[in-house]
Amino acid sequence: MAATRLGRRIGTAAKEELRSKKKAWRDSFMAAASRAVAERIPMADLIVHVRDARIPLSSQCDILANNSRSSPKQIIALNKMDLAATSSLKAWMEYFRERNCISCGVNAHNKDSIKQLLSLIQRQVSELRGTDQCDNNYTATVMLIGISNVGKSALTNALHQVGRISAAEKGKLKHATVSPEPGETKDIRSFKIGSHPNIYVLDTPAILSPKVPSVDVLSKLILTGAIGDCLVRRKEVAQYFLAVHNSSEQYKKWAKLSTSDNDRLFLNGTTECFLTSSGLHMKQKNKIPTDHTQDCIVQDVRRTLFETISSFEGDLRCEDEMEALIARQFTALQEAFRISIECEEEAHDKVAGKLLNLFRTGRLGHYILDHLPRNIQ
Ligand SMILES: Nc1nc2c(ncn2[C@@H]2O[C@H](COP(=O)(O)OP(=O)(O)OP(=O)(O)O)[C@@H](O)[C@H]2O)c(=O)[nH]1
Ligand SMILES: [Mg+2]
Repeated sequence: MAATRLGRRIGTAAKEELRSKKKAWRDSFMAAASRAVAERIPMADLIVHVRDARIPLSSQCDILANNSRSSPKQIIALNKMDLAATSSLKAWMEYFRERNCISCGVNAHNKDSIKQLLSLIQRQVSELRGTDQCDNNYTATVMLIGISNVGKSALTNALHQVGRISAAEKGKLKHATVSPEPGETKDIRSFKIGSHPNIYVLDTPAILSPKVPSVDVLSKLILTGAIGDCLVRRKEVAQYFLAVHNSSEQYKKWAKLSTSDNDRLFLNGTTECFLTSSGLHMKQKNKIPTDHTQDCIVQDVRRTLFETISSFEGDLRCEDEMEALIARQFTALQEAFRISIECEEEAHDKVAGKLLNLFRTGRLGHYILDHLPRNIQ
């Protein structure tokens, strides 16, 4: 498949870059942070192993495998479920259930979803408490661990907020810093999420294995943003995204956005006219970028993706033809993103950055990049 080949290309480039930096990688704060987190694991009552729902296996953190004997009970939280394809996510939950793992899909930005995770944590704590049920001073520590950018800090904040409100706790809320850049959290911090029993969550720094992951895993970590774009050129990452997108059915949802070129007239810089079966429609375009302009851009990008794929006559199973479509899409997307830079390399880099941002914030469809192991598909 072309998507696999493009993925491997960026994975291989990233692996080379990492090999050349291996010493720096090992000595980086990640290594120190991993040691600090590993030391705390046996002291926790419960571990919430946060993963990215788009890559349920590739985002697993192998520190637990290395500590399995001394590890406390574990919940696998597939966060960012709002970005993942719902039907595939169900199959993944079934996969974990069959392996006797406690798992749940979660969206850190959704209160109901956080309430469900909180009650799952409370049930597990209650089971751990066993005969201590009447002890009012019982305190449980829940450690959120995971690789970078999976949403540990966002979950911590949401659990802290929801947990304190439901426990009617007063006082100032604390905040863990959340950022789209990986590697934001540098220290372990504790946040209260419940009373009677007292439950604290520990937000922790990201853990990446000192062993460089496989090429396939690396490419998915880069595409989802778990590893920064600094290891490979953004254009190559965006080409990989387009190959994944073009091989999926996502674009079909955007058919209704399409208008043929003949029906679309541009009167001047501020007014756009559409001729449809029900007459002429005029739409004012703002010159100053606003949220509305952002929405128009997203719609134009979706329409461009739909039109380029549906009008393409080549065979997308053939890698060269997929690459030809992607090259065509880069040119068409330049207009959709309103990029008027002359230098092609610079313009394509801008297109790539904007396209990846839309994908990573869920505005270009829902995906799960990992494939279920064959025997249970
Ligand atoms: N769409 C979506 N975005 C999320 C979700 N959870 C977190 N994010 C976003 O993902 C990015 C990373 O979130 P963080 O909470 O900083 O991730 P982290 O695991 O703490 O990252 P490090 O501290 O770097 O290890 C931020 O831009 C969040 O807004 C979610 O459930 N859905
Ligand atoms: Mg963090």
